[in-house]
Amino acid sequence: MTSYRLILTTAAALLMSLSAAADNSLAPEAIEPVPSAQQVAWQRMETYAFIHFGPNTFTDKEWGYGDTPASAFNPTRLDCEQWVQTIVKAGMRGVILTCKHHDGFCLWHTRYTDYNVANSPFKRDIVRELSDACRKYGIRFGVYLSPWDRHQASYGRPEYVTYYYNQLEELMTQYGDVFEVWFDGANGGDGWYGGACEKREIDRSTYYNYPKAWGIVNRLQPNAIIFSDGGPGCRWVGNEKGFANPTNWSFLRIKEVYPGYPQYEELQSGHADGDAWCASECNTSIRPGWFYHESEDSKVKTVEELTDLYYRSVGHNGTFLLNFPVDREGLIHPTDSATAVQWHERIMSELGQNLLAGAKFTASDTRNKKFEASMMGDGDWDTYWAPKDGVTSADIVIKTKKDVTLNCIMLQEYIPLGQRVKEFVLEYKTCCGKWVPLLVDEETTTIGYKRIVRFHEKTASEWRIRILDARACPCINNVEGFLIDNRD
Ligand code: FUL
Repeated sequence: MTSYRLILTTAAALLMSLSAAADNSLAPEAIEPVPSAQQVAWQRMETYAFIHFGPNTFTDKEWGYGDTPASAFNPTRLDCEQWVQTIVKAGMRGVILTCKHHDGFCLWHTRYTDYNVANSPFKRDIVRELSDACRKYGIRFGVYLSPWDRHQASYGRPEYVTYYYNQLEELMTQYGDVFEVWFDGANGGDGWYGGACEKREIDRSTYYNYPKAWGIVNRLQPNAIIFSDGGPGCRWVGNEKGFANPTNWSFLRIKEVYPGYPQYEELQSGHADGDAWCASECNTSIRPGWFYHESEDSKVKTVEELTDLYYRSVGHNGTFLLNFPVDREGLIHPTDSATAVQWHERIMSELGQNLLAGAKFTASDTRNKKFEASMMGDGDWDTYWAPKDGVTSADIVIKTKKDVTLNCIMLQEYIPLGQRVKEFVLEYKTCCGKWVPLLVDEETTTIGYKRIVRFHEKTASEWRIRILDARACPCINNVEGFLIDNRD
């Protein structure tokens, strides 16, 4: 080949590769892993409630042994509408009920065991009443069905697994739409087991054949999100305190993680190199215990504590699942409901006034007109700013008409195209025109669906977001600024 021809061929190859990689007239291509439409809808719920209720409520226990007689279950004023009204007033968009906890007692009229609410003095099907109340008030309904069952004689043998699938099938077919199914990692150990009263160990990674259970959910409730330590729909966040780490990837190396995963602390940040989308759900109880104990009436989390958790769950790219231990009357205790409602009002007032609304957004690089910087301030979730392909660091400047005082900035990535940002810095411009980093007490790395960064209060009319590194060109659909209560 002559050198002339060689140059031509190389130039043609270069041009071709450039145009394939960078068609900046189009939207950016998604970068794997990406969420399903159901996972996106689920994450946008942001906060939802958990209800722990069962024989433990009446025996003052956290983990029933499986031998409490059904006659002990006797709420006097149970009212699922009261639960749902509280949950709605607390701004939450769904509720997950412990249809069966580890003690094996079922809150619905199952045909697979007598150990259920029909044989208690209360008799009524609570799963029916709660799912009906959810429909009436327009929130979503979810189920917790404990794999571990300390009541069943067959627990530990293959027959129990069939029993478990049958119950799952009942719950997936008889109560309307289910938004989430909770597969608890707590598993195996001592129990009543039909009177055997012994310890039974199972292999957590194989005994339940989870892929089969998940197949049942997928077949019967295709929109439901499957929760477990390792998803596949969403993952446990690796603690029961209700927070995610500031660095929080919505990815997991999915084949490594299963319910009961021993390295669960990794789940607080996810796996940066994970191959599946599996965002975190941050669960905690409004009281120390999951079940109601009168002795904890004075230990309800405060509005301040819950607000802080909101910033460290939803504001750390997770969802927030807050548990209410229903009391012996069958109601959410007045202290718990008042606190939850005040907490919601507090969040609404702190994040109610976006002080960057109407500001001018500019960026150091813009893909094309459709993806310009103003898209970050237009209030439309489906429009976003993006630079050109290959641009993985960029500056966004936000200019307000007048000085504003801020101590909180909210950032959102357009997650249908994947999670991209790896590191960023927030800055403000001083009156002498110098860019200075805002004082943030945690690392500013990932963003994801939502990142709310609190910092020491500053007054300025120019603010800058410096994206230092990203997996591909960043796609940011929302930026807001606030002056919240609990800093400085
Ligand atoms: C744990 C269970 O052992 C607790 O009792 C509670 O249900 C909590 C939400 O999950 O693994």
